[in-house]
Amino acid sequence: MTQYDSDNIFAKILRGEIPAHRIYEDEATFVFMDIMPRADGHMLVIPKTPCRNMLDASPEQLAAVMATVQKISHAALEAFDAQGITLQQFNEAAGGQEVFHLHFHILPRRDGDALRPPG
Ligand code: D5M
Repeated sequence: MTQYDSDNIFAKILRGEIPAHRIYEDEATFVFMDIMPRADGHMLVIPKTPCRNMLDASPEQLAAVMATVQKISHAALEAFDAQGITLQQFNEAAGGQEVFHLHFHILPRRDGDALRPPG
């Protein structure tokens, strides 16, 4: 497994070195808007501690992140007038991961909609 690189963009957001549209945080997790949204209300949930992706996450990191994913998903249904939630999560470049700090995409969905293409 490749090492965690503390120069990744999300580590810089956590350190306050680059800005983010903050939505929520608790002692273990941080939530912010995705800069390239594929749905209205597209958010990212990350652990505050170093973690490359799901493959090297501890049970505690996964539990904390998933608890926040569930909490924010409930809020997103109301806040973004959505009827459903799509979760996405990518691991390593071959799996589609571009930023190497564990993150879950929360994508609020409306009846009959389609996700916008990346970018
Ligand atoms: O894709 C990484 C995701 O992270 C992608 O949806 C864009 C988003 N991104 C990249 N830089 C930023 C900043 N600075 N703020 C907010 N969102 C960002 P993945 O394939 O899941 O690794």
